[in-house]
Amino acid sequence: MTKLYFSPGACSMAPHIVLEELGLPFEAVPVMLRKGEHKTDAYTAINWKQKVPALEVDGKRLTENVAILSWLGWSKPEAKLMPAPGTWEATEALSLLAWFSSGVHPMIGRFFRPSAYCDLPGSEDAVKRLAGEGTAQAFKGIEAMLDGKDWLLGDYSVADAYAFIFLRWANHLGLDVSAYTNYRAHGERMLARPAVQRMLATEAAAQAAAA
Ligand SMILES: N[C@@H](CCC(=O)N[C@@H](CS)C(=O)NCC(=O)O)C(=O)O
Repeated sequence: MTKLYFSPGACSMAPHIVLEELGLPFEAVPVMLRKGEHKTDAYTAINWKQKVPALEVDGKRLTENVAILSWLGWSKPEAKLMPAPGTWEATEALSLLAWFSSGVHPMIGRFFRPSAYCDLPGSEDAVKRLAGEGTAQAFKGIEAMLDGKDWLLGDYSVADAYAFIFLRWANHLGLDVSAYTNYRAHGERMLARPAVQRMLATEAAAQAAAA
């Protein structure tokens, strides 16, 4: 049995989309970050890092989006969501996922918890200003990658599911994304996918149930 531990609206949306795309049975288990459920003993036993996502497959556990998304993509090669392991194309895909995880996510994440990045009194605005500059630079990169292309790696892949969440967060934060026409069109293409709609419905239901 496959289980995804997710929190509505968090970066776990990316593997949640991919699981929906794969069409294999899985259980989506909500871990409400706002309620601190990721810090409970029960969840710490699942992921000692106290973060979502975590993936459980037949009793084995995997954390980190780069690893989870790669494994999911490779688990069903015929879905073609991740290039074959060991190829140059797979390594390029990993390079993009690694940048999303280590560069883009922590940069835009500063807006949500500026005090985690600097706790000097009055530093919040400076953290957000720098986060805005870093996010703009990252979005320019994504915008250029999508120039003349529907999907980041040519064909639709796990990288598109990951990219989708950053634009969604930017919209949620009220950042000005008007300049990123390719990226916004990518977001619309993502929203048109039934798998994305199923993910959003499940996460909205979990959010409502926890309210
Ligand atoms: N490097 C990790 C980052 C995971 C992560 O930061 N998850 C956030 C949600 S987007 C989280 O669980 N935050 C809870 C916290 O830091 O307290 C990955 O890519 O899976």
